Amino acid sequence: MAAILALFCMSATPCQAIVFYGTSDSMHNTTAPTGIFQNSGWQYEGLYGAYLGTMIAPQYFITAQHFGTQGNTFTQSSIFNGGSDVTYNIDTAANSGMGYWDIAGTDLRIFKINESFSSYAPLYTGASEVGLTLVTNGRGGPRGADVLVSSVLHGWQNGAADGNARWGSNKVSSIYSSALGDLITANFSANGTAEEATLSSGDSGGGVFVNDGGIWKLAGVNYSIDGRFDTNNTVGNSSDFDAALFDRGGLYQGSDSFGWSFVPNLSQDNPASFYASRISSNSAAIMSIAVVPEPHSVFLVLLAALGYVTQRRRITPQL
Ligand SMILES: [Ca+2]
Ligand SMILES: [Ca+2]
Repeated sequence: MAAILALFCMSATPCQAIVFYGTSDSMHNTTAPTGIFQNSGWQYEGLYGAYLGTMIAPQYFITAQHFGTQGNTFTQSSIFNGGSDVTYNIDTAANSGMGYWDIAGTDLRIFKINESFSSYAPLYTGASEVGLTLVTNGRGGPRGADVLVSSVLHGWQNGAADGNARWGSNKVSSIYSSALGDLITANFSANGTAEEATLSSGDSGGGVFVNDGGIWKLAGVNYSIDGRFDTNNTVGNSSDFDAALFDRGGLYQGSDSFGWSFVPNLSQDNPASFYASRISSNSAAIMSIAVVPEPHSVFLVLLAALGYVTQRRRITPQL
């Protein structure tokens, strides 16, 4: 059932927010993380139109495809870099005039800038995401109205996207193979991580980072959420909604167009999940576009200047 629901989610709810289990405060986690979440990826995020993207190489950032192009700039605002806003210009002539590269069979899209970033995220290229703590970043809405089942709180409806960037945490629960490639999933748990969060409309494109032995690496790009939900399976009465649910039990999931499935209300919670396009499955394709200099690049460039090396080497993807 989870797979079907997830498939439905892919087709019908391309995630259009960070919602916290622990608080309704819309200003929660709108500044750089500290403590155990310090340097967990926030510093690599930037504004791309109404959404986020992540810097992955000196001249490249990655984001989602499904919200379309969002103008010709990428801004590393002061909230991310701790200094002042820096706006970069996208190379609209890149990729033979396309202006971007799509990773085939996924929701991932890469843009090139004309200038250079001063820092960029390391990519997670391993296969052991499941069980790792993650941090996700997005510009969706905060909590909306309570979702009650027989007067018991099961979660919150999605609030309107406010455009504020937030970060939250969760734990990778599985890798889901979808029509749009591998997706990292994380469920919205009542007893979850310290900053347990899920997504809502507007969070798409933001980076998902995992803690790989103490170093936070980009492992995903926010894509989607489970949904929609309803208290009834009556078509056409406009009662359906998107929500962050730590328990879907007692509600219908689906849509008026594709039908509704009732989720039994059991004693154990049945949390909804969010989905992020998986970086590791696509790291070779990503690195074939977004060339990252090797650690020795300065030395190689120096050698080239001296005539010893005529071409810069390309990095070999580490799978
Ligand atoms: Ca969780
Ligand atoms: Ca309905």
